[in-house]
Amino acid sequence: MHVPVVIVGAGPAGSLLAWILRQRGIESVVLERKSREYVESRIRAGVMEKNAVDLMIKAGVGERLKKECMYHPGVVIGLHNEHHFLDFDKLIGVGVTIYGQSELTKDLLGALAAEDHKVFYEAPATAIEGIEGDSPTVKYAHEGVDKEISCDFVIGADGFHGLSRHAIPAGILKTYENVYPYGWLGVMAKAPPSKEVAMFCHHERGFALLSMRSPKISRLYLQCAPDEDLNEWPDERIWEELDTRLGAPGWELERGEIFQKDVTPLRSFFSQPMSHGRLFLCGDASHIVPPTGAKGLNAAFADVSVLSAALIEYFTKDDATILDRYAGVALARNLQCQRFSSGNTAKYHIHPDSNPFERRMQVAELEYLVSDETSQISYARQHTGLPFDYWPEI
Ligand code: RFL
Ligand code: PHB
Repeated sequence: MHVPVVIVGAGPAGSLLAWILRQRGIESVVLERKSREYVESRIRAGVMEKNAVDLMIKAGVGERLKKECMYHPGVVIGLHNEHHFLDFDKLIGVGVTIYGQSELTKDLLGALAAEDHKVFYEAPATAIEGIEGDSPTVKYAHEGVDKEISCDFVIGADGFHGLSRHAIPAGILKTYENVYPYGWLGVMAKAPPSKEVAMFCHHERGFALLSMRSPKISRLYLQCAPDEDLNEWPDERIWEELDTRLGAPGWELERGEIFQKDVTPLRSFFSQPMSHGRLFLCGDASHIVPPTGAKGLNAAFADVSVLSAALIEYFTKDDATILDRYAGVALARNLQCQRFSSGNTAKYHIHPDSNPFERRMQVAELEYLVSDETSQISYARQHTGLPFDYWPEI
């Protein structure tokens, strides 16, 4: 079998790319290692930048998102157990949108399924070959049978643990990584959010974040050890710790049934080049960020915007200009996401090895941020998202 595009991975990046290409009549096959149910129930991102929302709407899969999302005009920063609202809307005229990654994935995979798009689930890609030639191949396993498909382009959208990045020859692929000495303990709770917007709190006991998924569901995080044992965190201890770190005079944290707990180690990672021959990487396959900046999914969508524009130009106009620019343009934007995400992580978390001077300077930086409008404008611009370099003509 030969198709124009094989997409490895049906996460947000792979499924949105397949959907956009489909809108322009460009055929693709999507290979996904896990089941559809598994991908749809992965609880991860919550915050979408305006451009990411606009891309979903432009692609015609934003109807439920528009109805069910929660618009946040800014964020609250917690410092010295006081809450400071940064009004992004007032500062720069744009806020952020809350919509769960699991809902987004349901919208995308549902749209593809409704049109019988070829998405093979439980079909792990096992090898990518011939990317330096004109017709690369992807080997995969499906229903107990080893198969192979050839194509014009392979898209590696298979996340951080995928195989596509490794198809770039070792002498060419460069990787950069920072592993943090802490992680996030996250919970989902049947409790109305105790703030109208997300709240990022610095506290000497560690960072804490209050977010949400709906008017009835809170999403809460605590800085913890990267290998924190969840057995040591009964619900009562979690609520008490959240109270301590998030609290402020006159404010109360709404509690409710905790129905999901997880621990995420924090890591910054990126690889370059983002393309080699006929292989193009996008999303977490090429770069991951610590979640403090809420950038991972948004960066993946920025890649998809450029890559879909590039493939549409290539297949409909025989023009490879954007495709040739993809690796440089996508990497440059991603480096800014990396910078913001690692900087934001350092701003709020307690580093176990920091000395008293460094801790005081960290607090001084936040004191400056909550009191200085110029730095708030800069923060708002980065938090709400940098522009996308190219938009697909859908
Ligand atoms: P994904 O979602 O990892 O999807 C990759 C897919 O590829 C499949 N796969 C394979 N398929 C076939 N063959 C193989 N050999 C394969 N190997 C892997 C996998 O099964 C999977 O389905 O990558 P993608 O599409 O690039 O999407 C990236 C986002 O998922 C990620 O960046 C975000 O979740 C990050 N993130 C956040 N991003 C935001 O923009 N805003 C947020 O508020 C936000 N919060 C978060 C987050 C991530 C978190 N965790 C758990 C890491 C909060 C958390 C706690
Ligand atoms: C979330 O709602 O899960 C969330 C919010 C803000 C972040 C990361 C995750 O920075």
